[in-house]
Amino acid sequence: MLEQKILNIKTRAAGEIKKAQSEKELFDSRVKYLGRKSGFNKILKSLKNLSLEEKKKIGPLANAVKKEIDEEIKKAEKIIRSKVDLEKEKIDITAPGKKIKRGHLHPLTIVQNEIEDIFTSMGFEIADGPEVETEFYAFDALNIPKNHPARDAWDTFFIKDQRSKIKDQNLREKILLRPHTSPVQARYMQKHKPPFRIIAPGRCFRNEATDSSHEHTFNQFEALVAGDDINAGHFKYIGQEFFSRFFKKELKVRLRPSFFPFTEPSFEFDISCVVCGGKGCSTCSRTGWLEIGGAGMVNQAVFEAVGYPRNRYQGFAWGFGVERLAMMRYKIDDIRLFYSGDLRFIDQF
Ligand code: FA5
Repeated sequence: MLEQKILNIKTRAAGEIKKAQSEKELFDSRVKYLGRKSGFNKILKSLKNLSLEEKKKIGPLANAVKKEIDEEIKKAEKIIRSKVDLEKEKIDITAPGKKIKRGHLHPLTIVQNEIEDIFTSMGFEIADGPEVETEFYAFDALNIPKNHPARDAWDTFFIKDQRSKIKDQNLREKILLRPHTSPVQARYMQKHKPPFRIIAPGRCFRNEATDSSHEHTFNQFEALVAGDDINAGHFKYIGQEFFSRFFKKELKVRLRPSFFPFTEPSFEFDISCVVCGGKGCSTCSRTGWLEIGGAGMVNQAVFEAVGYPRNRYQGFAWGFGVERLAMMRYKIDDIRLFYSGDLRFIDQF
């Protein structure tokens, strides 16, 4: 009788284990057939009331069936787990691919590339110079001698190094972060003879209190043309041609008399503000004009400093800020946005 009951439990349990589809179902079967409250456990508990002879017969059978059910459940669990793993590994080759976010050029790089394209199409070569410069190229070669007040116009970051400890002023040359791209003029001219037309794009640094149109780190473009008979008319033509092409429209251009030690005569070069159309806004400090850069006819003292004979050549030089042009192009009213790292700004380009 008891023997039959045990065999019945075994048959039922085997049937259920076979049909189970998940680990949860198998767990439930284990509780149902082998758990504390299971019929099987009741049988095991009642063994103590049996005669010795019956105990000898039923005891081993009950234990063997218990072990068998347990093993069947474990086997079924293994099979189910391996199926789940396979399911996880399955790749749906028809699923659409994940979109990879592509980067893009920084607005200043876009503008710089365009400026280079315009100038090279007009026959200019691109020259390069170091950002960490000596005071000879940044000042002396540009007709700004040591201790001359003109050096104050460039709020320069000087770099402390061993040379600054040398007492003799004439032997001491300071290293600095270039405050403008004009040193490239001298470097290029030392190695080349006119005629030539070059531009020198690059990063500059000034110890400035920043505001909406001033940064401590910014980019300039230097243009230098030298030959036998270059005059201010050539400069005006190149300037107008450049701005018409860059803004794809005619803009008002203004030259104001100015002073730079390395040009004589010197000009300040402005164009009408393209953010407000000349009415006055925060970009142009309410003047209607944007100061684009400085320019002038190359001072003969600079030609002399690089080894050319005085009055042998004539040329013009011109330096302007790239950020200011980009601000006009994209109607940006604060220069500090360029280096803010704010993706809401950068992602608009
Ligand atoms: C110069 O730096 C001269 N080297 C330019 C030059 C070259 C004159 C060749 C003559 C011949 P200036 O300090 O004005 O000049 O600067 C030129 C331009 O750089 C400015 O008009 C402006 O567009 C840009 N710039 C100057 N300082 C800053 C700044 N702190 N932040 C952003 N742009 C600046």
